[in-house]
Amino acid sequence: MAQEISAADLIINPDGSIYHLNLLPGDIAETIITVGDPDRVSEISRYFDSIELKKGKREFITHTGYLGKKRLTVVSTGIGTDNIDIVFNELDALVNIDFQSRKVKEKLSSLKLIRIGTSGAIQADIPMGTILASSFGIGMDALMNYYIHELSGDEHSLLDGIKTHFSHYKGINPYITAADKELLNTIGGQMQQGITLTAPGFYAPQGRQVRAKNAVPDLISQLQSFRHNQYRITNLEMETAGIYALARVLGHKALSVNAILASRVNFQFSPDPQKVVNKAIKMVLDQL
Ligand code: R1P
Repeated sequence: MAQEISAADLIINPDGSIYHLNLLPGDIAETIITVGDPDRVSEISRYFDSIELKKGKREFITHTGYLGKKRLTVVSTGIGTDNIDIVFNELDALVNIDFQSRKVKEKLSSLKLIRIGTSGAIQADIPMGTILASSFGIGMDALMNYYIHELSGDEHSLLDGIKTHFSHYKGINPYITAADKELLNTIGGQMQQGITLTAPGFYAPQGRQVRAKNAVPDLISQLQSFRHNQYRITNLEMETAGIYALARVLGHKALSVNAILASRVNFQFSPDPQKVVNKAIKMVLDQL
């Protein structure tokens, strides 16, 4: 028998909506696009044929509607895997917990979660403007120290390689998760594929040097030179590893699609970032 989940563990607002996302069960579709920037939600939902719902709270804006016959939800997560923790647990609760009884449902639902985000490339052969689907997410943040996360054979081997290469880094416990294979082959099928490293910050954690002194001054070249069998790290951002790992833990399918706006090895940033993001949006919507 499922246990009742306490009011402190799962906070439901007086109107029956989930605490941060402000959504009711039924407000979300089975296929969900996540974006970091709240303004990107309407940049995607403007392609919908009809919009049935617009809700929001804090940085979490949600639109649900139809693209042709397909019901879709777009939700903004804000920046970072700490926000992914909130969004993914709450999306899961909306479909897999009965809010009346506060118990896990007997029949669980599996969501399709597709991130459309921005990112910087760290390999010279991946130019700005590339749309890249992440075959793996490697997390340098601390999120997965708090969850039990099981790895497959491929993931173990790649993680061992990462841990050896970065063994001199202080205070990190990297984690890794592969993309959902079916989403990678379908939505990611027409895209460049690569391995995405998720950083716990934007500046020094991604090797940017502005004014504060970096403890790892050659971070980009260390990331760029990593090789393990056929694997290399291709790009940096701030959510993918958390998305892949929590989707795995909760039994959902996830794919991260990256609009490459910067080339960190050529020290360049896109003159028209919106154009690249729009290309990523169209490539994803065309496959849904
Ligand atoms: C940093 O500027 C933000 O941009 C990237 C990073 O992952 C981080 O969230 O993604 P989004 O454009 O989806 O927010």
